[in-house]
Amino acid sequence: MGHTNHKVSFDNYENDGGYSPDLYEFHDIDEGLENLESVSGDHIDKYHQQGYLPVKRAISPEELADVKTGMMRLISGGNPDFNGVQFEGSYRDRLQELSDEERWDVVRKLQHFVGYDDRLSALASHPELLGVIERIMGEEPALFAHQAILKPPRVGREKPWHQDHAYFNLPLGTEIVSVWLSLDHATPENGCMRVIPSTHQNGPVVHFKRRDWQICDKDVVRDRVVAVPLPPGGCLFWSGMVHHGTPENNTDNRRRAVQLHYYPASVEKTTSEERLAIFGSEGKDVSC
Ligand SMILES: O=C(O)CCC(=O)C(=O)O
Repeated sequence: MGHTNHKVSFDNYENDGGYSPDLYEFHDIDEGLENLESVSGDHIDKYHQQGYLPVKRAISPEELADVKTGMMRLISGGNPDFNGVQFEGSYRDRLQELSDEERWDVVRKLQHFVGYDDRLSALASHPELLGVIERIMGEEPALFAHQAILKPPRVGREKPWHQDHAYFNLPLGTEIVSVWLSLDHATPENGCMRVIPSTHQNGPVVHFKRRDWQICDKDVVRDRVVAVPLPPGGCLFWSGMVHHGTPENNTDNRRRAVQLHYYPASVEKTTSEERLAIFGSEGKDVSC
């Protein structure tokens, strides 16, 4: 096995009853465009109306293989400086017994990986992906945050409904554009992305610390949920204000994905206090 002793963490989440089975029920499926070359001006307009844009083939099979190799290197401790692997809590005592291949299925997420593996850094500056983001933003994008949520078979848990902006210290009105890159077949069953079209136009929603930092379940507009299944190498572009989330993975299939979040390079960051004054519930007459 030969794993080095890089510093890792474990998910501490304790399930206290979970969520209602209909929270991620969808009313439509968006299969997306064929490839990045087919993104037209009309599609960019549609992105601005709906707050998201899926593309079935965004990176090549070779680039996809590189991303997976880079991630495995970090998961197995190939770069001892990287401390961003978070394993599923239930594997705390069994990690050392697992092979590299088995480790794929017990990682909850990788945090802040760009800069620790050349293949992953190359993904974050992929010219065609950045080209679409720049067309959406209307200016040069800069990387703000990056992680990979792997949602392993049977144990991959929910990412509750949220707006990404509620996590990012950036001024309200910043055009945050994210890319969700699928490493497997992401399906409605194994936890593909759900979005609620056009919710980015309704402004910030108060978030609560419940199963995560999230929109209250009762505030989710359930009758407009769209599922976005994607093949390996497909991607979803989405707005930092659009409501989105993913259910748990109760299947035997992997649902690994990488998330890269960009903001306009000219924008100055704000503080957590300023962010929470908008997205937090403190001082507001709201409950969840
Ligand atoms: O990959 C997932 O399951 C959720 C990712 C997500 O919602 C995000 O990055 O904002």
